[in-house]
Amino acid sequence: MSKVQSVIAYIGLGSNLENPIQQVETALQELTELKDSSLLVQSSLYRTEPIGPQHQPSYINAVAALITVLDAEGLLEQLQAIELAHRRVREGERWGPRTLDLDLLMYGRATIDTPGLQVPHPEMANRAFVLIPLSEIAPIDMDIPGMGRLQDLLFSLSGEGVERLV
Ligand code: 5RU
Ligand code: CA
Ligand code: CA
Repeated sequence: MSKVQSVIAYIGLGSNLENPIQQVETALQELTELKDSSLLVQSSLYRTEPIGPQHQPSYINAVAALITVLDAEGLLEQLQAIELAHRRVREGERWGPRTLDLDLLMYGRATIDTPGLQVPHPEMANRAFVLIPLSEIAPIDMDIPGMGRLQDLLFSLSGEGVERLV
């Protein structure tokens, strides 16, 4: 007998080019149509100051939760296909502006560390533009493998530069 496991995955969305609000709203719609998956819940959209390279437009960020029977690599492939459909071009400086960035933040309680995929996303614990929207939709006491509890991570960061859209 074989059995397909369903897993809850958290996806981070970000855009700061070509109508970022619409990029993120369209991507959320595309996540509802993702094969072998269902969108469980999405956060509000947030306008956030750029972290890393500063000389770029502010971002729109959000987080969504999916339930999926895809494996992590299969899910990543689907996310990259959506990025490509938004004409994301990889050029210019590292961490430069982009039409759409979809990050696989968590895949159940899995820890994955391969050249193409690191889960949980290694920087998520430091990023208010991830943790604040995540805290809207995830259990506040959620344990992020290797990083600690969401509530403790939130407590130790500043929410400066993260504004929820009405
Ligand atoms: C260095 C530090 C590089 C933090 C990066 C986003 C970082 C961003 C985003 C906001 C980047 C990666 N700033 N900067 N939202 N992505 N606000 O999605 F995040 S580049
Ligand atoms: Ca990314
Ligand atoms: Ca990112």
